[in-house]
Amino acid sequence: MTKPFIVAALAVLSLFISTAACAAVPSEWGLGFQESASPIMDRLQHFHDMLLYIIAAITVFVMILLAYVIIRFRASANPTPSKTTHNVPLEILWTVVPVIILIVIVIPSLQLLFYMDRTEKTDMTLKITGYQWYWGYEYPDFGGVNFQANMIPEAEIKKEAGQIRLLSTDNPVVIPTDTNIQLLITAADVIHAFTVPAFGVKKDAVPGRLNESWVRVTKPGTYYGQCSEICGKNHAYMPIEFKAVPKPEFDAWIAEQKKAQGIADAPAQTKAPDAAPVKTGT
Ligand SMILES: [Cu+2]
Repeated sequence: MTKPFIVAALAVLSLFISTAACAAVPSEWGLGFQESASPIMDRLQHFHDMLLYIIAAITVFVMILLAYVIIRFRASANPTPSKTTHNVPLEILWTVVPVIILIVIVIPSLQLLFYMDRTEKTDMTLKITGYQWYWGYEYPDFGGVNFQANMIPEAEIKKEAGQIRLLSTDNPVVIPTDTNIQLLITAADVIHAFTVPAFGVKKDAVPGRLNESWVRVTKPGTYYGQCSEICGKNHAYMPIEFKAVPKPEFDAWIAEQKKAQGIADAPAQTKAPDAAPVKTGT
């Protein structure tokens, strides 16, 4: 077998493998997206699929046109070529049709951009800070529970515990499912980028700037991401690991974290006394 043949055969095989092994981790020879775990990623996938149809249709149309021109107007079949240089209806058509296609693309594209930008109803906030070369996480709604997550070095990876080389961290970020989580993303040293493919979130983490995104995880599970902005020599070694769990499990975890970090429970909210009317000087 020749080498190109092997490569082609592997590529075809990978098509089947990638559809079989859909998970929230990169799969070997995987094509396409990781399985979606949030409404943002659902919409991104739909938009991507729509674009794929449009791109395929345009490509097929141009190929047919090219083949027609090559055969119909080749020198032997068409010895005296036409001298026509302008055709007004045709020129209008090939300007208007692409404009219509672009409008068809731009409307859902902008809708999606606004949808991804922020959630109208935030249930909780997670602050994410990029460092050289790890991530810091903070839960401001829960007394400021915070921790840092470092990659587990390759030598310490426990495969039997489901840990994955270059993706597992020592402190996975626990979040509740079916909760609108506002993500506030920043960095403390250089520019990083917070990316979790299954969430459809990719945001620059810029020192001195707070970028916002959001996620609502629909399925419990473990989700992985990586820094996506070259940030220094260990850029490849600052993975992101999320564990999405049902709400009661999250409450238990956060209570445990508060205890471990010595954070007192916030006092029960009491109604603030009505402000006394301000006396103006007489
Ligand atoms: Cu990086």
